[in-house]
Amino acid sequence: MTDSSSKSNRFYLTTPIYYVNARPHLGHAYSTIVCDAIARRKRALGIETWFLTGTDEHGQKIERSAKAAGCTPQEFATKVAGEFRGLWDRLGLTYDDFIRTTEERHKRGVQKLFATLRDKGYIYKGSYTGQYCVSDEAYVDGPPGTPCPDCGRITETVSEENYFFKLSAFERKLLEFYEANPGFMGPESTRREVISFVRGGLKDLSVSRTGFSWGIPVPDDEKHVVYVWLDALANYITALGYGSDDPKDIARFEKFWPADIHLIGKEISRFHCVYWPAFLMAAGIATPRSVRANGWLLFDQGKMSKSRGNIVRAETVDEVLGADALRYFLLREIPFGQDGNFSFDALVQRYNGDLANGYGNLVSRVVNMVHKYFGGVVPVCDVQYLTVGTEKEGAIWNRAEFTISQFGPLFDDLNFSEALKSLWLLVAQTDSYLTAYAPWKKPAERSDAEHAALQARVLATAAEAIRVITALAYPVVPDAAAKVWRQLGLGEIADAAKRGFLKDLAWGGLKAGTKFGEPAPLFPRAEKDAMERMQSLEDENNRTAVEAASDGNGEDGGAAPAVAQRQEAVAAPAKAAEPKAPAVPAKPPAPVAAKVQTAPAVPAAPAAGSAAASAQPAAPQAAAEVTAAAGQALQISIDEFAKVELRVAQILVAERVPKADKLLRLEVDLGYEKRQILAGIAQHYEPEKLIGRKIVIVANLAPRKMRGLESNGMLLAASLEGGAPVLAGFLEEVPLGARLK
Ligand code: ME8
Repeated sequence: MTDSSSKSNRFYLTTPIYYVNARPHLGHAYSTIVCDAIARRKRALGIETWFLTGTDEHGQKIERSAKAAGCTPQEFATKVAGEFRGLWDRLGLTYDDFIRTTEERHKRGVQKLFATLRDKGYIYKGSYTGQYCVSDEAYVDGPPGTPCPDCGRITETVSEENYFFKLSAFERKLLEFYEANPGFMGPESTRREVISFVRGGLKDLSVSRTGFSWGIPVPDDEKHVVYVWLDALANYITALGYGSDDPKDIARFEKFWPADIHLIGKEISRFHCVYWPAFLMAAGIATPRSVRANGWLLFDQGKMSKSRGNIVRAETVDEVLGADALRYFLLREIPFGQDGNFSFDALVQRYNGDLANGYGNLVSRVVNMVHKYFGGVVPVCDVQYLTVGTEKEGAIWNRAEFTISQFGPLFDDLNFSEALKSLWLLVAQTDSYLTAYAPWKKPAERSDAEHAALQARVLATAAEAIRVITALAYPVVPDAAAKVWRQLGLGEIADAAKRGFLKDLAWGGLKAGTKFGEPAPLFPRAEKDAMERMQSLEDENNRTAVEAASDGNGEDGGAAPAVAQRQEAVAAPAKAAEPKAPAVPAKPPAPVAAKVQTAPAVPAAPAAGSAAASAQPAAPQAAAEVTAAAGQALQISIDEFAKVELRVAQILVAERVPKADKLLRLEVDLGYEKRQILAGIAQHYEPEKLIGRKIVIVANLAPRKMRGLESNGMLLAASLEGGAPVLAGFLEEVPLGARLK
């Protein structure tokens, strides 16, 4: 199935298409930047390259996010898709096409694929009753209440008449396919995981939904919409022209399909390595040549993701250090395929060490000296000396040739980190070479003529090394490379790339007599304030997003917070200890200033005399004391408060947790998603009476397990004397998911 013949001089690579339920963050930028670097190198090798990215705009998750934001799904999708595209343009990413799954060309292709699968007998009608994770748009095995194995959110029970794809028929075929194509998926951990998933047995897959309408209608049965993953995966072919009758589209599809690399995040390997090849095999379309999974970018110990609220925006890094710094950091710091930490500190260290003090400083020294000693013209230098040379020039020449031979295979194997490491050894060696010869210093015993010859040799050698370094580094740091190319008097590197200049990169390309351009700074050293500036840009963005959300027009209106809400700053939950049986007042006491606790999911019984609010009925003095005590509490800034995401939720299900007499298991609806929360209120509230009640929850609390069940958030209640909770609520009508501030 994999077509590995012909087509060797063309290359097709894709990013995942991103959901439009949240703005882009560094995690999305990571995958897209990796693809951009690959695409740039392929083009510069003279390979005709097609780089596709885009947005995934259908499905229940987007429909709910749009509802929470108070607009139509189409308006919502258009706004966020524009933000993705805008960011890629800002970062200078060279995608050839940006597909939106709401485009007509995509709809047409998906319907053709669906009809083909049905005509070939791989789709049949049935009914599905089971669990569904709306966040991952994935079917999950297990009884009601099962958390999603991928994201941990509580799944919803759906019961629908659906179309099914005969995935079970592909179990053996897929295993044979993996066996015959060992390079199909990587890294090794992904390969093992996928194979063991398939070996575990494949069940037929529901490929349509009926409970909502935001999707592509199933041909000839419009009450169904195509399952969003079948819809989304098809983008890789519909963007090329599958489904179109236009000869230009047909030709593009024939030229570029099958894809050389689908680059994805590791969490969506199953969709790309199991479902996608099975759909294609069933439809009689060639399977992609490879799927490569990047690891996760972690921030504050967790996967950077909108729902965890621990994101950083690429714009921030671009603004303070530039896009090249971000690209270099991501590719150099994180071995591709592994998870990697992002921190402003590590970013600034890499930037200063490798870019400002390393490459940038080397270029500036050499370009300035060529201007100073040779009027900005590459000096004539004994060719023999350069190619055969004395020990030191020979070493640079050898090192450069060796680097050229090593960098390509490492990079093409997606081992960017090692490739850059080897390239930066050449930077360091050229730097030490300059320092060893010190062409700026003329010892008394050296004649003027000898000194000039030495300067010529050393500077010509160093400048040539810079040319090689720059050519290889171009896919990773394209803006800096463009500046250096001009300074070396070589014109526009983008034009050189179009001519495939990397194809025959070899030592000796910088000719004597070449007129250098003006020196220009590349990577100004980042001072201490760089980190603070990045952090404050994130904080500022965070605050404006919160304000916009509370005005009802922000993307946060149910979709998600857009910016860094560092988890350690979120109010910590009280210990998950079961409360000691408190003395429960028969009725809630007269209203007094009770402290609103942000930790009553399982309230800890306040110790006698503790600072927890103890509301004494009919005791104005006590009320005054409580207020005063609250006033003395540690003050926090508005930014800190903004990190706590309080939202309106409605209780859908409430039930006791077996063998835990204080715990209730709640399923709550936030409008844009449903979740499970465990709350230690069983002794104070009858579960049945809670159904339908609107409450306030802390929505961005890290999930935690209690009695083997996961709690995703925490409800808010006033804690009365003895720890008795009184749930916070509203007198007026409030929409689900509305944010409190
Ligand atoms: O899954 N670290 O879209 P999505 C590394 N629409 N990569 C990350 C990341 C992180 N912390 N966070 C996001 C979808 N990514 C589907 C895809 S494809 C036919 C449909 C990157 O918006 C990574 O590539 O959830 C991941 O797979 C992708 O963004 C998920 O984007």
